[in-house]
Amino acid sequence: MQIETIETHAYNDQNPGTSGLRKKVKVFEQPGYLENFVQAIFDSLEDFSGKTLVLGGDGRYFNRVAIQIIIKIAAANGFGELIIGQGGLLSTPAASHIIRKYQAFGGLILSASHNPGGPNEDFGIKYNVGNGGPAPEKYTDAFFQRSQVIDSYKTAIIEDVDLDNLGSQQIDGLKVTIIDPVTDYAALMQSIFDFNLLKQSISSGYITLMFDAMSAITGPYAKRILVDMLGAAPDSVINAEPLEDFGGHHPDPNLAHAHELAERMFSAGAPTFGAASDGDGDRNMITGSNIFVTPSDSLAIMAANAHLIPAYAKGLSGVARSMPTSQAVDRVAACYNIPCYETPTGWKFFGNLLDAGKITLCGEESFGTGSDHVREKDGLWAVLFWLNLIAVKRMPVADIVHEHWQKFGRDIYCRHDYEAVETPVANAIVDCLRQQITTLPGQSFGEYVVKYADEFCYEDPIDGSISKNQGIRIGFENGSRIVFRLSGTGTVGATLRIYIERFEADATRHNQDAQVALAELIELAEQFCEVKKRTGRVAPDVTT
Ligand code: G16
Repeated sequence: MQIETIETHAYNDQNPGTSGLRKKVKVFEQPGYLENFVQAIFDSLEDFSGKTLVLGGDGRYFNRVAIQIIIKIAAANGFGELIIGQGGLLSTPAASHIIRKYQAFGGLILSASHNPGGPNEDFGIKYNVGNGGPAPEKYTDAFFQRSQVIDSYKTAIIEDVDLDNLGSQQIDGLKVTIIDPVTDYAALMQSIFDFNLLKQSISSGYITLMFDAMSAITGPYAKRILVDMLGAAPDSVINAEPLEDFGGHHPDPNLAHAHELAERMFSAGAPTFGAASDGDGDRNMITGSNIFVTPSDSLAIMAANAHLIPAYAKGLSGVARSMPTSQAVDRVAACYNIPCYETPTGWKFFGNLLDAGKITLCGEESFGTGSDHVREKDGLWAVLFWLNLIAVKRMPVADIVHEHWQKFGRDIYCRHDYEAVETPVANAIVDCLRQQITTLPGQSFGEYVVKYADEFCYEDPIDGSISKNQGIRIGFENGSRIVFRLSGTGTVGATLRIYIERFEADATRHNQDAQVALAELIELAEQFCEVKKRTGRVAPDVTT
């Protein structure tokens, strides 16, 4: 194989965020930008000569171009086999499964998740390690270090690979295998859930459903699993064709962006169950007829009912949630007497706990839930979990949620996002909050007395690694919490996220609107951080 070494100059902005490197496509299109980052990853890894790399993405604009570039760099750096999803497509959870199933050395996943796609929108790349999960911080730190001094990359002089025909081919000693992106993943789902029961529940009409693939990667997965394997009506999967620009929309599964689904679910004659997933298929939004289930509640409900699902019938070893996720799942863990871990935002922090068997289920407020079946959060898995629950319990979504609140109480929860805030303004907000950490404890604000204020620091219980500055928490004597942190996934300015929660034990007060129930805490949050005052904005850009 003929290999060329190309001189390059380092870029100083290749620091991976919460989930890999995400930038505008125009940034990735700069000469050597993608090449540098991929070479920096390979330079930071050891002992992969002759081994297998999995490659695929969510199909967004630049996906195919990037895959051809990466194939050549991977070949030049000595990988022995590349396993690539047909058409360059792999959902993030499917990529995680394929890395594990074929015992690959690792994988590169091309996605900017729920961010919009297109020539003027976002692209992203992340490296997943051999357990199928996102590279932990010690890796991503090394990639960034290397990217800052890189001065050349290696590339193989080979033709572009045909990504569309299934099967293996040898290219100058490199084996390239194009696989169907759905088959292995669908078989995994079949091994976890009760497909026979689901088929019966769907064919009898007890379950009717609508799944919004948001013109992103989950379309082919949902069609195969929900329609072909489980017998749902073909029109129950909407926006099923993956498009490079997601049809001009944000492939972000929330009530604002999945508006077609939301309208249907809150109208007369809504299906029993509605759900959506994001650009790369790892997020999920769960709804029922006239009800939206917050991701935090969804995690708690799944934990409380996991024994009803075949793969989890023996119970859970433990659960975990990211720090800003509501404490609803903690109550389930306490009731079942299993451990509950609190990790920083980012799926990579669950990997060690899952590998060590400390947890079976984990999730985040940011529409992510998953289990030990892969090492990523998994949108369609969550959809099938809920469908399986509805089929076993013979209860509509709203009844399942209310039954849960009745038993455990309700953690009323909301998140306010202020997007594209000028970075110096956002940093000043965080500094101002930091300064209040020592003065707030003991202060009273109406019925709210501050119990503690701190900046979350996580010590990984498995490898002892420490992650500092993971968000500012203000906790009150009555268990309420306000959390502030800056997003690690945005591509323009800074996004301030404010997470607010209050526990309500009284069942007669469970049906309140979250914004109303949390109004006092929302006011307090503004008093502490002054985001509206400092930015001149009157409301958050996104409320979930
Ligand atoms: C990624 C991470 C998640 C995280 C989310 C939001 O999800 O994998 O763990 O919760 O970003 O992070 P932030 O609050 O820093 O923006 P995804 O679906 O975007 O890959």
